[in-house]
Amino acid sequence: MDGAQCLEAALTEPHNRRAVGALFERADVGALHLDNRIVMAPLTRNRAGPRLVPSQFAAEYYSQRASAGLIIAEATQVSAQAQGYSDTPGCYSDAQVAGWRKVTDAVHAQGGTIVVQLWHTGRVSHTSFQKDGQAPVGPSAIRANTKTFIAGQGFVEVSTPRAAELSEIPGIIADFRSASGRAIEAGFDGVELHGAHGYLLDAFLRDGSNHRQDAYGGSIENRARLLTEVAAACAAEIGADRLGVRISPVSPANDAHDSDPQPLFNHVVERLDPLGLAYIHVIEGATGGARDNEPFDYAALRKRFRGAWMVNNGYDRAMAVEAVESGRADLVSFGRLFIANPDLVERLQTNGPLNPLMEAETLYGGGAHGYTDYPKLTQRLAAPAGLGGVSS
Ligand code: 8OZ
Repeated sequence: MDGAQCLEAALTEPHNRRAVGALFERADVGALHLDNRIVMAPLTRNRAGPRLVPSQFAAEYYSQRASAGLIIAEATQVSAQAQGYSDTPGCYSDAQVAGWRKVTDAVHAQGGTIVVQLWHTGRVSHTSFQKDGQAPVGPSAIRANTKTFIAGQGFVEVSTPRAAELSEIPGIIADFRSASGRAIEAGFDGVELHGAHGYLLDAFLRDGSNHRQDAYGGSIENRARLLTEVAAACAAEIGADRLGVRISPVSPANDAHDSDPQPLFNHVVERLDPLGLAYIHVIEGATGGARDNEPFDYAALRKRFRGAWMVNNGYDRAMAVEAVESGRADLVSFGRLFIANPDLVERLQTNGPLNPLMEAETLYGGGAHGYTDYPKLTQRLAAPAGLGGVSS
């Protein structure tokens, strides 16, 4: 069978790997056994310590949230070159693996399941993060109209990237593969590839950022090649049933744009499906904003994929219940709600009150405040007067 015939055969098999049931019911997602379908989305918090080791507070932060069916730990570099922001952690050195081990042990001790999101920021980076102050690497030498955060300087325009040499691409794929292996060594239950938000894998997908004329640019098939090859390499390393991919088909985050996203992402999902991934995680609409910024047929993607389907972006309790009960999604991820509510699952189950977010300055960078000091419902009831300010 050639590739197209394999895909056709695969697509006509019964959808026996798809999870079914309601939001609070358990689900088997590839090799991951989840207690419920509520997922903590990956959240950049810029608190890594020296050598980009996860912060001393990270084990407590994540274990507080272990009742999530699945935690997706924050975007984490696959290499030093992959960094684009201050104080985001890595998963390529022994010290980083040892730091993550404390996190995964703490989450597992609470009965949780945790994967890590692996990224290469690509053109969403700055010379100050790169060896010898070089330009960051992207598909083409086209600057993204977006900013990064540099500690001590605040928000700064990203640098103009240089186009990755064709000869560098195997090394980038190898970095993803090796970081996914190190993630398993660190005790993670799996890995999510960051294929969204204009970072390297997404930037290769889109004709707004990819003007290459080699095998990784031009046609949709060529632009999808890097993501597919990275996913195949990571699947070979850790098992496809422990691997997920996040995409954001119409999000303009970080200046991501494509002239025709529907056929592009239909093709991306068609190429990912035969790998047998655990899940695809889709940001619907504009990240953190309008869900209907551009017409897009998400059902067309889902019908091309037999693994679990995870949705994100602005979901509240009613929307999440509807999405899972209707069968439109298997899993729903929550970002900001999980920052403010470590026991979000219990609060959604009981339709309890939700904490608001603390000061915006606590989102990115800092220490325990705004990170590990959001109260749980039980703490809230018993809370001394000083904690009252954060409950709604
Ligand atoms: C907010 C700030 C910095 C990075 C993403 C990893 O957009 C991020 C991110 C979010 O996916």
